[in-house]
Amino acid sequence: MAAPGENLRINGDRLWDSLMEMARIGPGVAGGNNRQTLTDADGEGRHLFKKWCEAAGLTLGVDRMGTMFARREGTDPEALPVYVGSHLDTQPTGGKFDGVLGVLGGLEVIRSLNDLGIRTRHPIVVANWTNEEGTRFAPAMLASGVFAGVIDQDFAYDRQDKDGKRFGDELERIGWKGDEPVGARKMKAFFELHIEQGPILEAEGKDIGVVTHGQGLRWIECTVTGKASHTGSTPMPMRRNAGRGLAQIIELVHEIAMKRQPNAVGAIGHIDVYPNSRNIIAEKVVFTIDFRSHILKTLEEMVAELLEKAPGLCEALGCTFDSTISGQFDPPAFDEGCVKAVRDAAERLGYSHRNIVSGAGHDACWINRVAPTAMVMCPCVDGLSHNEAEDISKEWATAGADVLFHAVVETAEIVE
Ligand code: HGY
Ligand code: MN
Ligand code: MN
Repeated sequence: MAAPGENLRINGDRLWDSLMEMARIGPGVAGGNNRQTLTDADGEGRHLFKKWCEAAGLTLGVDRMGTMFARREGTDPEALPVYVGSHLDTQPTGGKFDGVLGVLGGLEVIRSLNDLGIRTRHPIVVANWTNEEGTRFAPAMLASGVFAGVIDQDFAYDRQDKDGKRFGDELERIGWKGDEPVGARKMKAFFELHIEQGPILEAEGKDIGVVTHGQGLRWIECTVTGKASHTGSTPMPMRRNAGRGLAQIIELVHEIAMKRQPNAVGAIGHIDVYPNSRNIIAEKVVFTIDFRSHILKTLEEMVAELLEKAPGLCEALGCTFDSTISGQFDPPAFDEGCVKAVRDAAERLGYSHRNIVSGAGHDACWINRVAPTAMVMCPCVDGLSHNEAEDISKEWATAGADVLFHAVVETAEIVE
């Protein structure tokens, strides 16, 4: 298989311009993005991506979860395509690059192949996976999870946002419910370019992260139930304050993760208080614990310790504790052949690189179950992400897309 020559590079200015143009859709309030899945802004971003794909000569398919697949033909139409991509949906206070770099980096690979007149034996497909973030509709990586056969499509359609809107209805409303069966597409390989969302690459002065593994995740949705009563006239000993249960469990989650350093993280980022009135003691608190580790045994121990201790803490406060797993995947190990293609590409192109474990979850974590998969990471400023101040340099974006270009084109086999 002919590896691309080291002189083959993408057009970093064009990639950067596309990133900045997409960033204008669904702006946040502090310079980032709020382009949450299946909102009108998501629909607008999808239309812009579709326009760009058509201008690059790609044919677009959409599956029943709304995932977009833009295909560049190979010389052998029977050959399994090489897929590349990520997600265009963002957090409510998201950055301009999380996910978007992987989708538009994939499009830039196509644009560069067109510029250079390069043909490949395998087709190449650029994907925009629906609802990677899982912030409006839990769990995260929803469409790629259905594609990989680990999440049921009807379950996904019934997921509701905080206003009670259904995923399936919102997908129809924005006009992006496709007719392709989800998961019918077969892949030779899948490559995802993504910002690191952590501090390691920047701190070590590395251009590229060669992602060998990812952390596993457990989202535990918890409900602590006490009793609503007057914050003024209810004597302290008579109170059943669900808010105190939350406070103690926040500390418990932190303690469970801290005693397993450096292989564990834990936090609670989503909290709903009911009835959420200034002068009513919290009757019920619903919140989601996010535990992660790249060691499955550690992850399972964290969940077990939480479920062992939390009910007793709440009972002592006169409250009850209930929980359900609302999202999960085990730590993925990416395909060694694809990981090698990424590492060799960084080497060939002269980019500094290091092996890295992905702290965040990605669509690649699920697609890794149905196709040989690997990820390319680039640094981000101060390791910050899921914050509107998320930032990268054009040089970092270009290096990541160059490596993606080589890994994808080598796997798709250049036809001389
Ligand atoms: O939660 C995650 O790791 C991803 O950003 N959705
Ligand atoms: Mn992402
Ligand atoms: Mn994200």
